[in-house]
Amino acid sequence: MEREEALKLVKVQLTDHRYQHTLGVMETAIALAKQYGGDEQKAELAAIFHDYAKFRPKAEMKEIIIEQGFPQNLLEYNSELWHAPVGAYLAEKEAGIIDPEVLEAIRFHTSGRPGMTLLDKIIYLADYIEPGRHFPGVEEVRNVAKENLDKALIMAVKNTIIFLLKKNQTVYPETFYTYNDLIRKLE
Ligand code: DGI
Ligand code: FE
Ligand code: FE
Ligand code: FE
Repeated sequence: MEREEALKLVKVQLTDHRYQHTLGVMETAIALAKQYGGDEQKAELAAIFHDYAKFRPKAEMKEIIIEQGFPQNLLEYNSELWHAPVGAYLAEKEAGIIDPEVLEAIRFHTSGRPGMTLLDKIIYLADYIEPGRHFPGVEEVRNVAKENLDKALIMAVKNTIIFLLKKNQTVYPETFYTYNDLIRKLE
């Protein structure tokens, strides 16, 4: 699918702010793919669709998670996690994206997963460091991303966990498994 067509499909699903974020993720993901030898076209497509389901009603997302047999423990955790697997599902069903690597990168863009592919990493990190993000610590992750993809990714996952802990929020187990897997592989 061409960029313009993909963007058109996504734009109508998102607020203007979220669409601008999506454009930032797209540019950042392409740049990371160039830098680290990833597939630029897949990075572009996964980035464009990564937040496709962000504004679906919770009830609709919940129904999809149940009907499609997605991990049912998602329902015990923050509903912010749901748009990732639901987005992968709807990108396929509604937009006809069939590339499994692209769909997996969308599916795991919020929690990560053990054994993340290069594309998974690019999308997770691009989502975190795109130019529209302004939270504390993001500049440091941007700098490390220029040198070492895995180190930057660990910082992003770690910051996300710390952010959740500070807000007294639960942490989805997959997020911890992602962190553990990345740390083990770094050694
Ligand atoms: O959709 P975005 O805002 O661009 O970013 P995202 O999909 O990476 O994260 C969405 C939200 O999900 C964010 O506010 C942090 C939250 N989140 C990420 N990992 C976890 C999580 N929430 C819980 N409860 N547990 C997690 O492991
Ligand atoms: Fe997201
Ligand atoms: Fe993210
Ligand atoms: Fe996002």
